Amino acid sequence: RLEYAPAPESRDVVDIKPSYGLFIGGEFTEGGGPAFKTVNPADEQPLAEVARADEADVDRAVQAARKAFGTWGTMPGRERAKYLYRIARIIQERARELAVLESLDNGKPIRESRDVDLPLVAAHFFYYAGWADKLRYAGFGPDPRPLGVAGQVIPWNFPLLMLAWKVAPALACGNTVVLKPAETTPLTALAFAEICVQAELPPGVVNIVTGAGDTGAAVVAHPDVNKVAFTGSTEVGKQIARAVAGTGKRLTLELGGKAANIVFEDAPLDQAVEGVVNGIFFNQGHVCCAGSRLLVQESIEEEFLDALKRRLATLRVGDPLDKNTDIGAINSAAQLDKIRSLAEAGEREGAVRWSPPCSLPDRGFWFPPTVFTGVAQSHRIAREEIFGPVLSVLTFRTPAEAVEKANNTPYGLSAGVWTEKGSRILWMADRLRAGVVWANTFNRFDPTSPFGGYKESGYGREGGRHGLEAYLDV
Ligand code: TXE
Repeated sequence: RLEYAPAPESRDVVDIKPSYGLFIGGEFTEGGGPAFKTVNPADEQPLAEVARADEADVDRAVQAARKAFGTWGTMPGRERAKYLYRIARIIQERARELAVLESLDNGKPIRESRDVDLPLVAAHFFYYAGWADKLRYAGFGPDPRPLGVAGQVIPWNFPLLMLAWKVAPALACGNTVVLKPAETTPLTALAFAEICVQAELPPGVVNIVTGAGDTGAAVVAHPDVNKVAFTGSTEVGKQIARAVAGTGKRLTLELGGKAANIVFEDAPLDQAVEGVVNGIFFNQGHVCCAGSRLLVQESIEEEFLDALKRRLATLRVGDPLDKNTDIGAINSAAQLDKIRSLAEAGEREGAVRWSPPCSLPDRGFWFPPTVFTGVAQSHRIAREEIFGPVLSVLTFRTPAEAVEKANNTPYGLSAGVWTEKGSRILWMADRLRAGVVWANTFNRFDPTSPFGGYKESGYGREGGRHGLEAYLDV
């Protein structure tokens, strides 16, 4: 129970227009397809109408990017860096407004968009600005060159952050961009288009084409796109890999996950409980690297689950703009249906479902924090990505068994290890087939760190020096 309730963040800090166009060649233009509405998932009210790019619009965007590449791709790196620094600073200046806009369009708690998403967005632009004039020292040969036009398709879980992960390294390396944001969260990408204008970025260096999967497919298929970068579902990632095969386009994929958060009996209990909660309930569990499987050592199972449930009873679900909210709205009705149906499958297959008492708002898309115990590795909730606030609990006895269970998934994006024993962390990290292994922490991101998957979680790395490789020819 709260002792005080500060006012929610004000919606008035954002000026949402009734309708938005595509951003092509430095200008906002109409789309050829029927416009669509983006809604606030917390109350199901439309926020704005957004243009839909058809194939001809995508072609215009790619041509604009191609034209801009002529000067952007040969501009001295230090000149490109100035634009990236300028963008980073404008993002910082407009951070409050962008955080509110992100929470309205996505449903995530304002505390997360304000304290995690936006600082990381700015940090990515600052970080890659620093690389723009140092590419020859990146270890990819003496004369690395940009690829050309990058077609980038991003999801709805971290709309502006996924844009930053993709746009910042692409521009730093001298590429130009055609970006397709997710259909349920286009607004911060369109705000970013305004920021490009504000930063006086040369027209055509960044183009934003809004629309659904067919718009994304048109970007991927365009013959003048040299590189495709995708973050989203494994299913669409595989379709894109097939579409790109044989075209000579470069491709990086960042797909789904089913990460294990592994808690040993010697782990500091309170810290591990916090880490497990953050691992799966951060951003409503709409996180590709979410710690959706808790592997807890059998000897502490009961004690750990008691502590976990006590902590979950204190989580506040509700208004994303309320600064005390821990869990916001599920991003869309479709995602809510998916979470519900997998949770029902968990019950049907015999796992035990538990949620703390919590009253959910009447309108909007909501799902309570949920824990399944008694989960077997064969259960769907242990194998499939739920992408919601649902934790599946399994147990293990030995480190070897923990490794075997953690790796028993087609995915390999991340894992967490909780133990006081340093040698065990290294032993586990050597054996876990995951792009990131966090030790005594979880869901930590930094622009200097490469991020990406093994197995069906995709290939290529974003972030850090490795992230440059995706945008350079050597
Ligand atoms: O993903 P899609 P959806 C997972 C998560 C979620 C599931 C479905 O499990 O429940 O995917 O989400 C564009 N060619 N992740 O349906 O469809 C689409 O318009 C080109 C994990 O939203 O993959 C959007 O911009 N583009 C994930 C983007 O792809 C296409 C993040 C992602 O949407 C396309 C999101 C096509 N044929 C969902 N079809 C992660 N890795 O973080 C769709 N798109």
